[in-house]
Order: sequence, then structure tokens, then C-alpha cells
Amino acid sequence: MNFSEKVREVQQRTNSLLCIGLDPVLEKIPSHLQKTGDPIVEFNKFIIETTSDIVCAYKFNLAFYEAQGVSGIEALEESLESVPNEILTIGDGKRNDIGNSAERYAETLFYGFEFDAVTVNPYMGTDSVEPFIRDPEKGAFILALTSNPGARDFQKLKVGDNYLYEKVIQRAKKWNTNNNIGFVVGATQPRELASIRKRVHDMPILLPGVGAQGGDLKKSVESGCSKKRDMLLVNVGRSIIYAQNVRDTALEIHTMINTYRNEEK
Ligand code: NUP
Repeated sequence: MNFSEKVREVQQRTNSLLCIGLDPVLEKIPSHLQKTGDPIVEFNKFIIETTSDIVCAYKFNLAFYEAQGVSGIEALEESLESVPNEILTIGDGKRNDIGNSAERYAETLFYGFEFDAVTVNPYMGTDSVEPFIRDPEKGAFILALTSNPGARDFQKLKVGDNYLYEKVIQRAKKWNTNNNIGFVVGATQPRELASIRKRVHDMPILLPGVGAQGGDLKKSVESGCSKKRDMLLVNVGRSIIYAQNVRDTALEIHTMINTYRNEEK
């Protein structure tokens, strides 16, 4: 099954578009878990156990693990083992380099950590992206229009009649012969999201920026889903993982997403 089919299958089976971002910061972990031998692992395990029936994916931002050195990498490996096999895992490292080096990044993330998908920086072009899209079962979310204010600096530069991010999307669609490419589009950009969805049809879109970054969940879900009302992975990190009640908060967001996606357009 190629990655795109996998996304559809997992979202149908779980009836969920919710992707929880596991970006743990030691100081923010509840005090009772601080006392355990491995607070990051215990924190992640707790979140996974309490939410795995209402998500389609977990996204691990590699920076939060690498910042802890060797123990962080071990915590990442151990946390990944807690994710049920039928739920997707995304390694968010926005990697890239010359082809020869990109090969090593792809090898590490796909076959070392065994992520189902990764985020990829397209700036270095075709040969740099190729190692991430060679295996049809593994997904590559290409940075298109990111959620941060700096997105306008380069991504929204005009190149001829298009914005640079539109050129990235055009080119990435040509790369998509294995049906395993998706795009990262910020929830802070709902107007652009609607036109991106029209251009990319059923390709997966990873949507960060809901919650702490102020992205609009309703507008994003309404404009970001495919015609079949799926293929959008709504990533929510801080506002779920540090909530007073993780389960209730995740469930509330999951329910809102399904309400918005099932509404008549
Ligand atoms: O455009 C992007 N915006 C963004 O926030 C691309 C990303 N990969 N991210 C990541 O998504 C960000 O680094 C973090 O891991 C997550 C958003 O988390 P939160 O704002 O929901 O806590």
C-alpha cells in the first residue's frame, strides 16, 4: 500500500484526522512524572495510551529529542514503541541536504526510527528530495506554506505569476509518481489552504498551527479536506499535551474536526 492509500485507510479506520504532536519539554512535564526515571518516555506513553483510539497519527518533532542528547534519542526510540502499529508516526525534522547526504537522513528516519513519514525541506531540489520518496510505503511531507510569520519572507515571494510555495507544489506533484508525497500547510493560512487543496486533489496535507499558534480549526478543516473529507492531518501539540485533562481536550478537538468535516459545504 502506498503512503497516500495508508493515510486514507488509517483515517477511515480510526474515523480521525487528529495527529497529536509529541514535543515534550522537560520542565513542562507534570511533577509526578518528573520523579520517574525517564520523564519524557513516561509522559509520551501516558499521552499515547490515553489518546491512541482517537488519533490517526503522532508527530514527533526531532528537535525536542535531540536537545536532550543521547538520552533524548533513546527516549524517542522508546516512545515510538508505544505507538500502536496501526497508527501513523511522523518524524518532523524538516531535513535535507545534497542527495548523497539526504540518503542517510532518509535511512535513519525511515529504517532506523521506522517513521512512516517525515517532513522534508524542498529548498535543495529534486535530487535532495528523491531519497525520501523512493519507498512508496513511506511518506514525505514537503514544506509548502508553513504556519510561522516568516512564511511570507520566501514562500510568498512572487516567481513569475506564482508564489514560490505554489511552484514548490507544482514541482512536487511531478515527483509524486509513487503516491507518497504530502504537503505541510499551516492552519494560520486558511485562505491559501483552500486553493492548495484544489491543486493537490487527494494528496495528504499535514496541518500544524492549531491551538497554541492560533490557527483556525473550523476554517482549516472546511477548506483543507479532500472531496472525500479526509487526507488532512490536523496536528495539535502543546494545547493537547499540556492540557489539564489530556483525554478530554483531545476528544473535544477530535469531535470538532469530525463535525466540521461532515458539515455540508
Ligand atoms: O509550518 C509548520 N509549523 C509548525 O508548527 C511546520 C511544522 N512542522 N510545525 C511544527 O508543528 C512545529 O515545529 C511543532 O512541532 C508543531 C506545532 O506544535 P504546536 O504549535 O501545536 O505545539
